[in-house]
Amino acid sequence: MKKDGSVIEKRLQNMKKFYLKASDLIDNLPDSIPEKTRALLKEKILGDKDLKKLMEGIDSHRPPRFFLIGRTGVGKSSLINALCGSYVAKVSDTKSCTEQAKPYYCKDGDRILMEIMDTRGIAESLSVDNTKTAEDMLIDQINEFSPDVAIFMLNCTHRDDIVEDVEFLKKLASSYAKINNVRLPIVVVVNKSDEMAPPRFKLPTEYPQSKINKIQEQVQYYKGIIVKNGLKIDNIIAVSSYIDWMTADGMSVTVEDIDKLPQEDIDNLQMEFDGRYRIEELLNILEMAIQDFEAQAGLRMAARLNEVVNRVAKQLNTIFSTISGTIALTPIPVSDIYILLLLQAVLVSLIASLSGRDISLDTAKEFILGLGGIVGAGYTFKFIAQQGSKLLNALWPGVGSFISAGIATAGTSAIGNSAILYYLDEKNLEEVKKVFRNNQKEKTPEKETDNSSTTE
Ligand SMILES: Nc1nc2c(ncn2[C@@H]2O[C@H](COP(=O)(O)OP(=O)(O)OP(=O)(O)O)[C@@H](O)[C@H]2O)c(=O)[nH]1
Ligand SMILES: [Mg+2]
Repeated sequence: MKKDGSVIEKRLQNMKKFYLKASDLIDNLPDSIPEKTRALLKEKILGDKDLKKLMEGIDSHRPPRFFLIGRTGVGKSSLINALCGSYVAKVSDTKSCTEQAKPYYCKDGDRILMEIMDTRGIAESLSVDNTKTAEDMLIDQINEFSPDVAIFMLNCTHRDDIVEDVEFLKKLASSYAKINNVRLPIVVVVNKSDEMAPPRFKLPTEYPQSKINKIQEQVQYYKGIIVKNGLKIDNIIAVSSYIDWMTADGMSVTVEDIDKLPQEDIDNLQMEFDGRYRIEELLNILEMAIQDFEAQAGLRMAARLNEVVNRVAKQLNTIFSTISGTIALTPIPVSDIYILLLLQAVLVSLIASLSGRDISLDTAKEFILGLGGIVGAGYTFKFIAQQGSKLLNALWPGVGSFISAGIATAGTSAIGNSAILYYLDEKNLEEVKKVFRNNQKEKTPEKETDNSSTTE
């Protein structure tokens, strides 16, 4: 896990470096490429706001801060582990584990994944000193911590009295809004869905409909109380944080036993059974609720590091496909159509750099031409410029000398997908070509062209 984390971070950095180099790369293209083509490419790639934001997110991220409120044993610590997919927060089976509302870091090795502050719910946490001042002090503490989201955790199988906590959250939200001039996002998480009858179905894919219905009823029940009491929330979702853990050498451990393990074993705990239910959806909800861009990126880096690369690749693909469409909308001479090919070469190179490889624009170009069945190294950009529409015809049959925005967008997207399959999913080239050809058949809009020359 730790290793994966740092490798992936490196790969993302790699891609960013390539992006930063893009301007030089374009400047160093052969002289046969006209100045205005270079300028257009630069403007499209470096001036794209979404792309810039994506690149900025690579290193401007910070751990998201969560304030959790929920009774002892509702699964606050387990939820953090479920979100991170690793054992980072101490879970307790017997006694109350989280002693006070004190912020702490959840770490994976040296990496800080999240900052958490939790409290056992107002009724429990103030039971020792149930005074107005104690409540106000807690609110001050939370405001100082300045959470990105407050997560209100409830139990799917109990019908606890939650009114006091709802009132507390209302008070907290109002003081937070006064101090920060923004609303405090609140997400309600109804945990332990797996325990809803019949509890023997622990694997979410095997939950019978009757269980899912009961879970939903519980959500509606809680939602009713929350709405009735006037607390504004962003979302409410039922989840299960249920995970069984084992050591790296395959020994099952209960949550009670984990404490007794040496730290190294704890750091290397693996999932033995993954009973997580709708945690992915919860991540989406949290991502939407977080207002701060850096914290949003931080959540992704914490919880979805393995996914981040694929996500980034898909985002790159969408951005470049859109850019291709806008290029096609700009009236450009036929011989300039190969600008699309250059743009796609940059896209392929970026995707390749995400896989940890450094490939030149030439290699990327060969990859693209290879998809269209144009083989043989050594096609110069000049040659492509001269043969522009003919080559494009091989990539997107029926294009002729005219490229519509639809074809350009779909074509770039098909090439991006092929690069993802080849460089990131490590499929072999033959397989990739097959997918590319099928994709082409489906996506090439028939009405876009009037000179429908040969398809296969
Ligand atoms: N079946 C099931 N058990 C859960 C789930 N989430 C947590 N648990 C169990 O509930 C117990 C308490 O979980 P914790 O995560 O320690 O709860 P907590 O809210 O952090 O508790 P405190 O720190 O004491 O406030 C542990 O035995 C967990 O394994 C879940 O979704 N399903
Ligand atoms: Mg806890």
